[in-house]
Amino acid sequence: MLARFVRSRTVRLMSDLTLVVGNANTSSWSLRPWLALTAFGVPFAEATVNLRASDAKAQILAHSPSGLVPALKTASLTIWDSLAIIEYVAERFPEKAFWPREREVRGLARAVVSEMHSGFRPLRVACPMNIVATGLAPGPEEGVEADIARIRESWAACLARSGGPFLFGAFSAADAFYAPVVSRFRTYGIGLEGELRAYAGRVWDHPAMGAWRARAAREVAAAAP
Ligand SMILES: N[C@@H](CCC(=O)N[C@@H](CS)C(=O)NCC(=O)O)C(=O)O
Repeated sequence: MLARFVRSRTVRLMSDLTLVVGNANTSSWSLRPWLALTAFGVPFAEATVNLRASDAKAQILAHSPSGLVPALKTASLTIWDSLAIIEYVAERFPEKAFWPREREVRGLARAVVSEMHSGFRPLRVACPMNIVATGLAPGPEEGVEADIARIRESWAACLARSGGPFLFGAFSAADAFYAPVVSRFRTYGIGLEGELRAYAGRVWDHPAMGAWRARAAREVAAAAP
């Protein structure tokens, strides 16, 4: 307990950044920047809002004008929205390759991330992220199969081009953006084969993802009756 307090105090003293996130088990948009910042060793403090609390909206609005998490608080302002947060830290820590270094490849990575950020709604609605769960059935939303096919196609093209181990070679913002999809595929038994299966396994087993998964498990255990 004391060690945890000292650690969070130390992080706070080292950094002006606070990432506001929702529940680890279900908040897919929170996972994305948390994973990227953690994987790249950006120092930040955290604030968590339980999105199931009756006053969740008021709690979020105390941090973020959009009323949504994630939000990144800096010394002078708040940046809401997962993709804007990634762009901010990528600019602020240029020595860390959140995006591929080569411009053409970076353009491709941004397209892949934007497609996730603005799309795949049927998959997101039918298969809400639930990190600890397995064996769930997708909801009846139309278009889920098309989303799954497109994600498989996109991952396959990226991996064929980069040679792996991640979508653009080294772990990048793109992998952080698709990490919730990796979790959904697992929870809803959506099959992957060959390189795609290996890729999903690498994301699932990434140390930063392991830390978020452990947090999700603790959170679910603490909420159990
Ligand atoms: N486009 C936003 C989406 C954020 C979002 O939908 N966040 C959800 C949690 S995963 C939220 O804050 N929900 C709370 C609410 O709707 O009241 C982003 O990329 O950050």
